[in-house]
Amino acid sequence: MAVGDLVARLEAELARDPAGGRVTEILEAFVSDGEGWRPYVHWNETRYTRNRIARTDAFELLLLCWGEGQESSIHAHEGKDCWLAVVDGAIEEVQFAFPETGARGPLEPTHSHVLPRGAVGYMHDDIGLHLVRAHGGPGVSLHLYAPPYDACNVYCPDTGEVTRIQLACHSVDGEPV
Ligand code: 2CO
Ligand code: FE2
Repeated sequence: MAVGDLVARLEAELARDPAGGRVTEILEAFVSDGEGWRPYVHWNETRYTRNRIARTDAFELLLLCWGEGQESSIHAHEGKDCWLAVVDGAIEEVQFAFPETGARGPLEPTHSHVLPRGAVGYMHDDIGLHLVRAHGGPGVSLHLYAPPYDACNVYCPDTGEVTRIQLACHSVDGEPV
């Protein structure tokens, strides 16, 4: 499936059903049908890269490239729907509960799992916080955020302290920015 077809299908699905009931099967079909995501791959030696494939008022589709040992902070998602499809390698997701108001202390993982190539995960603030990292070598994952967002809260693993960060893109439409 060409990336343009994927974007058109996601656009149609989120117009039909803002909850994206068929997004998982659309992403699964894309991953099992070729490597249309390859032109969007960019690597950085020090951190995972966020590469924008498409953005509309309804959603943003990004390709994230996780070098070996690279991981995100522990973060929330601004109340948006987030789907994550592994297109190459494997990705580990570790989930955490939001800290209690006023609490200070280390965040304890509530759940973790490894998503192999082809697996599609879903995350929302109603589930909790997460961090995502490469598992067993580099990994590449497709992320769909609906609606898009540009900043999010990150949580200190040792204290639960919240910091706000801006989310930048390393490339847009395949071109580094
Ligand atoms: N939310 C992180 C980001 O957009 C990636 S973890 O998957 O949701 O950078
Ligand atoms: Fe995330």
